[in-house]
Amino acid sequence: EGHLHCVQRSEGGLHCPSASALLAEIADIGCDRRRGGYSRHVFDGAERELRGWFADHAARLGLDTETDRNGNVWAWWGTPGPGAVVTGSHLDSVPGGGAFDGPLGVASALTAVGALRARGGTPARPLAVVVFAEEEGGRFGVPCLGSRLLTGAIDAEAARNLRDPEGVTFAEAARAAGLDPARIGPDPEALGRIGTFVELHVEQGRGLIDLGSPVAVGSTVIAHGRWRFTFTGQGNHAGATPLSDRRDPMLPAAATVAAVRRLAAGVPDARATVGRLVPSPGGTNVIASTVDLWLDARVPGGGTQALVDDITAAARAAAADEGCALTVRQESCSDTVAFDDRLRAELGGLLGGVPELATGAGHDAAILAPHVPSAMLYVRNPTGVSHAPEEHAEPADVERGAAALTDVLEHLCR
Ligand code: HGY
Ligand code: MN
Ligand code: MN
Ligand code: MN
Repeated sequence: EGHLHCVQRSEGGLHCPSASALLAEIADIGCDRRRGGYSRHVFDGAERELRGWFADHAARLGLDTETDRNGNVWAWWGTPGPGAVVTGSHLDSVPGGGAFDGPLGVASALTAVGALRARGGTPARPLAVVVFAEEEGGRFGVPCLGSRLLTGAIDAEAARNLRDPEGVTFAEAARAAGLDPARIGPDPEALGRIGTFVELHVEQGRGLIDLGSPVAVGSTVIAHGRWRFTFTGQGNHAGATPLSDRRDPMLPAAATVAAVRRLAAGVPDARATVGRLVPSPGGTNVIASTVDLWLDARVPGGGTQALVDDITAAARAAAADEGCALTVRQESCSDTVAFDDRLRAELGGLLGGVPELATGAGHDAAILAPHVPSAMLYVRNPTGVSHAPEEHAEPADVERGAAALTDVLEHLCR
């Protein structure tokens, strides 16, 4: 389409990698041999390797890279300053996640900067590529942790004390990654520099397949939240304990999983999921003493809390039937977000009238949207599957997305 198709040129020439080539470079980092897919969590080995990969390409593109107080990485073209055009996404994954959720946005941003440099000239505004930390919440349980900290959408002390499954706090992990835990928290200076934020992301669903378009502009992100249900009974011996003597927390947990689907099915377009359920101590011949269950609930139009209240009532009834205790704690929440109208129309027009797409998936752009004009671009995923190894984007669509982002950045940097 007349866009500059970048090839891998370096050795003193222009560094202009294609997004597909960039993704191929990291294809082996954080492979989850047991589950398939990728497991890349904030500050773990794979994610640190990806940070190094990003910094290397940023340097070859002539960008100056810095890691902020919360572990987000910023690569600047020009002096960091107000009115900056910022693009980027994340490099962490869900457990067993796909290759594109996050990295596609980062790779496309690097490709777009390379293409802009190849077109010559210097942006009239500071331009940055950002990699947000812990977007999936795969280690510390809160999604978009890095962008929530940046914007003050999470209490700094609560964030410092978040624990991963091994009991390591975010503060300890941040210190081990070279950050000062005391500085974790809102970053008004970094936030204040952002004039416009644009995130490119692989589509997580089938919209673009049905629309027959390789690229779309994001319209809304539905509200979503996470709740932790802890059922407590009495641990005991699987063989020596008659059924009548049991207080087995696995029973109310199982009833709650069934109630989630039954109750959500009665709410239009609701999505409610139990993807993580952890009995403790977890022995085959041991009646569990506790069971932790995490609920991810998302209801378009504001009905999320009502659905969670119904699920909680069902869980309490099931716990009482089995003589178990129950605590329920909300671990994260996000309101429905509509991206900036003017920006949506501007980008849609710039890209030749590509369709708009609402999504049930959360993104850092949705955390930034209440603070700065934000937009999203989606790239077609022919499987429609995400958060699983089947997640995919065809190379031709990957390059179409990167070319669209290049045009958007060139337009915004004028
Ligand atoms: O969970 C989400 O919606 C996103 O993929 N983090
Ligand atoms: Mn995701
Ligand atoms: Mn994502
Ligand atoms: Mn024994």
